[in-house]
Amino acid sequence: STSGHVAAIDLGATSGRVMLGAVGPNSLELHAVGRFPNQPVRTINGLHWDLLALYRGAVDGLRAAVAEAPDVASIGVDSWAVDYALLRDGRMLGTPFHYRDERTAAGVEAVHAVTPFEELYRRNGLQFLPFNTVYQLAAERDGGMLSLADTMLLVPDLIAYFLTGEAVAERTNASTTGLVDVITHAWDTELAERLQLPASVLPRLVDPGERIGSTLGYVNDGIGAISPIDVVAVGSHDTASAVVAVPMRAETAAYISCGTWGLVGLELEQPVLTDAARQANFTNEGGVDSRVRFLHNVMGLWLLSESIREWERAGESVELTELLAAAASVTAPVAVFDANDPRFMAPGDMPARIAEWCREHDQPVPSTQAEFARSIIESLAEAFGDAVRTAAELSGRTVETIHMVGGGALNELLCQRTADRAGLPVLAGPVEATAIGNVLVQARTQGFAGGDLESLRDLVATAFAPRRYDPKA
Ligand code: LFR
Repeated sequence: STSGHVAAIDLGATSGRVMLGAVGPNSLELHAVGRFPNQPVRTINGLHWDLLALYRGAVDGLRAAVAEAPDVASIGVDSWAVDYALLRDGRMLGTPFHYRDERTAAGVEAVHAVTPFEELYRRNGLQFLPFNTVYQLAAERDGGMLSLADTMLLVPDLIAYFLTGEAVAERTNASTTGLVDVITHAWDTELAERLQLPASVLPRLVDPGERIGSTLGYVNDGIGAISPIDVVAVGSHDTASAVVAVPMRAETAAYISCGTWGLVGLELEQPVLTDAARQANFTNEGGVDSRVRFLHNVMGLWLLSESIREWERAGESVELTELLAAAASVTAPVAVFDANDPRFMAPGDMPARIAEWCREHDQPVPSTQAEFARSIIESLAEAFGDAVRTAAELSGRTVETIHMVGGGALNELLCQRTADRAGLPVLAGPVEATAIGNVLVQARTQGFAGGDLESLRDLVATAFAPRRYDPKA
């Protein structure tokens, strides 16, 4: 069979990138052709994503992709989950909110008053996260915005809509809204109606691998394409794409997709909807090829990046490589705090909140940047190990290895301490798992690479051999 090029637009919480992938039956390569910052904006009514800046970054990247590979066969888009734009007649109603905006508390109360969490979990299989779309929509409803909208589009679907004019909801990301039935994978319109959310705003669901449409004329002009390019649905939830690219044997491995968040769990064939899973706050998100992403959200490198932002705001200089080296040389015992504590969710002074947690729990309060960084890494490693153990217990699986993908795979101390605290080997990489998963699903649709997720993962394991960290006694 043939080989060819595809382009992946991958939007993360701190930056976006466009990657050009070259895939053949036995080859997989990719590199960034565009990178742009993602800078949320706080305005009078809360914290927002600058979606138009992200779209511009994506278009600039696509132009670079087309210039380098005029034969690029398709484009796929992924981003973080849950957030959305409301539209009327193709026009965005206001600026989309950031999931870390604190307006959702009222939505949580409103939803649970009508449908208790136990019942929600039975229907949608999702862990409780205060920003799940269903809670955000309930807040919109009470603010009157929802009745103006004719369509709701999740972030990657919005970008695909700008590119193609086709309004769809890709299923893996739709599964994070709380409005998709965990068993049938269809919109739970009965739940929507009960919550007085208009089911009419929910677009047609599509699966990863399906063609969404092709680029519109104004897009072709903007990206320098001579003819329209297909836009293909991928695992548009970034975590779904990342899991595609974990070079694992899913029966015996756990994964940690570690960027802003640490998503820790297993890939299963069937959801786990037990009381124990609900109480442990484990989620059953929709994966590519109808696999289940049974996982728990751990706070992730957000704890570190938000600390660094705070130090920089205070005029201290921070260099990440030096900071991590200093963290590795800390010999004094540091606090292991609860990385899952909701107080760490909102933007703001992270070191102060960590210090406060430590004082409340009679733990040593970190005093230097290096001690804070070490305490964060130890606390993440502990939470990761815990989540792996819990995932195994809840699913009845035996976990033999942990795969760490995403930016966290570059953090040697984090990988080693996760291995130590979990008592299991950690296989680190690839760092760009999300973009790789995006590329692979498109490549399969184009016939450049074949088969099931296992064969796609074989390609990843060969092209990006993971680095192994054995637990130290
Ligand atoms: C990771 C991620 C998580 C989701 C969080 C919020 O980037 O997509 O999977 O829970 O962001 O959308």
